[in-house]
This record gives sequence, structure tokens and C-alpha cells, in this order.
Amino acid sequence: MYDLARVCGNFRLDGEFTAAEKYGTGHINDTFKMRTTRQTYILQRINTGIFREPEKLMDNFVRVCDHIEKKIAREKAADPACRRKHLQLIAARDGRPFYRDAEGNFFRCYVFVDQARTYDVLENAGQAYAAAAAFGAFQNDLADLPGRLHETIADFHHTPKRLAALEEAVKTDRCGRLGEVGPELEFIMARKDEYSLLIREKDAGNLLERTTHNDTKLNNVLIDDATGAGICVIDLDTVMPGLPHYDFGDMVRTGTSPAPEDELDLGKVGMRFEMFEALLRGYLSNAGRFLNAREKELLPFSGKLITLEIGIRFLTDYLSGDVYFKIHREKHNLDRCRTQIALARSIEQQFDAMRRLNDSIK
Ligand code: ADP
Ligand code: GN1
Ligand code: MG
Repeated sequence: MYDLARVCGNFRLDGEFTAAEKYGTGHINDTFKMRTTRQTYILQRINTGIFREPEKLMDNFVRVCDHIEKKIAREKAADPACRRKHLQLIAARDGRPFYRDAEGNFFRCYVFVDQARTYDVLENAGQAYAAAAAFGAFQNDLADLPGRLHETIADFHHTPKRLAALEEAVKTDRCGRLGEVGPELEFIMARKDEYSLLIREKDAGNLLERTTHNDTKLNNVLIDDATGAGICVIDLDTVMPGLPHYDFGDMVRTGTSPAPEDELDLGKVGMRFEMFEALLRGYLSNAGRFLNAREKELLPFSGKLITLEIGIRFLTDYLSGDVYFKIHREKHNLDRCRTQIALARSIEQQFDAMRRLNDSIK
């Protein structure tokens, strides 16, 4: 699709380009694992249909990476392997943190973190604890980031606006798919009153805007093969001002079910309580240092809210003709929406126990 050898020639790489292959299961960017004679890298083409201001996005990226790098600088003096704990951006030949080709494609490149991997479905509670601790540490590290980051996508987690977009897609029914989604729509609409809770609490001053990741799908943290620790948080496109709940909620959405996000057998989808507990304890082991009482109290609710919010987004995209998320089969977005609903239902069934556990952790 792209002349990757030529693109790579525009970055300050160590060694000569040898090969690149498609990599990962992300829904937005085009990701390649790329090798030179001396190093392995990740090369990404930023999806500028979605991220309309890639320069600002990369400005965020650099600020975040530099800040985290400074935090671990002292550690690094003692252990050079610590550089695996943050993304190391490779500058383009002109010194910028990205390369823009003649067609207007934006590419960025960073060092491939080896002996670590991501999981689309977590295997055990230890991984859940480790991943959530890493995201908690990430928020904690960014708590003193100077200035305010650019909003790379406005209202990214504004659930009522996500619902309004769904209502618009229902009205338009661009692809004539409305007839297929009755039960899903009914489930989503029946919970309409819950979608504004976090926004209202924020407006009332009970929840504080912080710098958050906003896309804490569990495959956005690298787990070290040898130690099982969550070593490096990746996919920094949406790091921007937000609520911590957006991050914790997405961990619950992606870290508690034993089935993948697009599972067809909904009987396999559900919230495993022991995974929720591990996520909560892992997250609080770091985020517990800065969260206030109301922020803590609303963590279980965020799991349900973000699951429904992403369900709303998948359904909106299905009705709109699959224009946002990459799909790999017919009805893929509808299948994804259905798993979110099955998971939200399972969360609702265990909600009292989730809250009791949360309240018991001081
Ligand atoms: P997307 O926005 O499309 O999800 P990501 O930045 O999450 O893109 O990258 C896609 C996948 O590539 C990740 O899930 C991870 O497996 C892998 N990956 C990304 N960055 C690195 C890295 N620095 N080292 C190793 N693997 C990486
Ligand atoms: C997208 O880029 P990726 O695949 O990690 C999406 C998230 C959704 C997720 C659903 C910028 O994440 O918001 O939660 O898919 N990213 C963007 O799987 O929209
Ligand atoms: Mg990703």
C-alpha cells in the first residue's frame, strides 16, 4: 500500500531497512513491525481521517514521552534496560517527530519493545493487576505534566454526545440496517439516564479533569515476557484531558471478559469478578495516591458506562456503514456491539458486589 522502504528512509534509523510487515490488531492506525540491519521498530501511519490535527497529536506525544522519560531517568542510570518503560520516538531526518509524505500521509516511528507483548484477552488475574497498575502509574506520572494537552478528538468520552450521534444514525439509517438492531437499541435506550452521570459530577466539581490515556484497551500496554509486569503504556493518540474513569472503565471493558471484543458466541462473554478485583487493586495501587473519595466511589460505575459507550459507538458505526472502525467481516461492528451489551448485562448483575468490594478498599 505504501512504499515503506522509502518512508523508512526518511527517519533517523540505526542500520539499513530490511523488511516491514503489518502488525497488531488496532482498529484505527496502520501499524508495521519494521526491521533494519541493527534494530526493530514500529512504524505507524496515523489515521488522519480520525485524527485531523496530526501535528498537535504528535506535540502531545512528544510532551508525554519526554515527561515520562524524565521520571524514570534516575532509574535508567542504574539500569539501561529501563528505556523499555516508555516509547522512544525516532525523529524524522528533518528533526520532526513524524514524516509527512508527498500524498499527505503522516508516519511516526518508535523503537520496538522486545521480550514483551500485548494481549487481546487477558489470561489471568496477575496480568490484570499488572496492566491496571501500569495504567495507574501512567496517570500518576502525568499528574504533574506542565500545561494542558491538545484535545486530539473533541468530546471523545462525552457519552451523551455519543448517544446523540447514535440517535442521528438511527434517524438517517443510511444503509437500511435499522431493522437488524432492535434489541440492541432498546437495551441502550433503556439506560439513557445513566449516560450523563460522570459529566454532571464533573460539572459540579466533584470529579477533576486530569491527564488520562482515554484508550486503555488492555492491548495498549506491553506485558514483559520475563517478569509479567506491565512495562510500557502505548497507543498515546488520545492522551489528553479527561476523567480517570474513562481509563478504568475501559480496563473493565477489555480486561474482564474471557472472550474477545468481537466474540460471536455471547454465552462466552461476561465479567469475571476476580479479574475486576485484580484490575481495581492494580489500578488503585498507583492511582489511589491521587484520586479523591468521589472519584474512587464511581470506579465500578465507569466499567458499565464505558462498556455501553463503546457499544453505542460500534452500533453507530454499523448503522453509518462502517466508516470509523476497521472491520474484517460483514456485521463486524454489530458483533462488537453485541458483546458490549452482553458484558454490560453481566456487569449489571454483579454491580452490588463490585461496589461492595470497591467500598471495602481503603
Ligand atoms: P492502534 O492505535 O491501531 O491500536 P497501537 O499503537 O496500539 O495502534 O499499536 C498496535 C499494536 O502494535 C499494539 O497493540 C502492540 O501489540 C504493537 N506495538 C505498538 N507499539 C509497540 C512497541 N513500541 N513495541 C512493541 N510492540 C508495539
Ligand atoms: C479504538 O486504536 P484502538 O484499536 O486501540 C478506538 C477506541 C475504542 C477501541 C474499541 C481513537 O482503539 O476508542 O475503545 O477501538 N480508538 C479511537 O476497540 O477511536
Ligand atoms: Mg492500540
